[in-house]
Amino acid sequence: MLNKQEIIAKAKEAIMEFDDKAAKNIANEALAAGIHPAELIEEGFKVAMTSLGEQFEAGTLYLPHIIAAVDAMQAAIDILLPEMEKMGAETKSRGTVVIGTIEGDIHSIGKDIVATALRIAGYNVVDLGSDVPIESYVEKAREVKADVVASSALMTITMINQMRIEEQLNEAGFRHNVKTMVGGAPVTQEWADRIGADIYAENSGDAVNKINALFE
Ligand code: B12
Repeated sequence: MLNKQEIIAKAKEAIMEFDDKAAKNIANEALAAGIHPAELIEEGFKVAMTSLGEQFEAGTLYLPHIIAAVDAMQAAIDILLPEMEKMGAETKSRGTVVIGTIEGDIHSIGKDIVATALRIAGYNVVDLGSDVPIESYVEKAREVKADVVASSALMTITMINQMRIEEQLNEAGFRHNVKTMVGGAPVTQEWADRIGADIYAENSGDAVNKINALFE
């Protein structure tokens, strides 16, 4: 049986080689070895995806490569996320989080991971999907009496729409009813401070810790 470091190395390799069969196998092997799915995703798959993203930016890889890598990562995630959900099935709801990828942005993988991590931590998560119009966050937050409105932005040009959430919540007179959380690869604490978001989190574990702190 492979040890943890070997499993994580194989997870990276599966993505770098666009191999969905290998990605599925290593997801199953990690579960059998008792590795937490979030750990395999963060340390294995996400690291490989980030590296491919850099090669894409440098022009040494093209969009079809990224799509093939996404297929491989998705194949593993389809195995891992349901397992993560089962781990949290027993906990009762600690609060409601409305989450979505911001208007103009279709990147969904990171947002799905954060949504699942929050679910297993005991939150009721309403996932609006990707490319979510700003007004939908506000309407849904009101409808479900959300405690937190969370948005994901993966592109510098879509980050600005996270500011529009702040503006529209204010305009609707609803801003004081909720906390806002922002995340995504280009998003930083500095950006959160600049737009007036309450929480910035770097990854799924950080998001859970910071929301837990809010509810304590
Ligand atoms: C996969 C990918 C795609 C896939 C997306 C598939 C899908 N269903 O999501 C496809 C191929 C479709 C795609 C399309 C495009 N992409 Co793209 N893509 C990526 C890539 C390689 C990886 C993203 C990813 O899934 N990472 C893995 C996950 C696990 O990590 P993550 O998303 O960062 O999420 C983590 C954290 O950020 C955080 N987080 C994420 N969301 C949230 C939300 C909250 C509330 C919190 C607290 C935390 C949090 O927690 C997550 C878990 O740790 C990135 C490169 C990169 N470095 O990010 C480029 C990248 C984001 N894409 C990019 C671009 C330009 C595009 C396209 C415009 C390409 C094109 N010319 O068509 C289109 C976008 C069209 C659109 N309107 O949205 C650029 C953006 C550049 C920029 N700075 O603005 C990047 C950075 C690539 C690059 N280096 O050039 N892409």
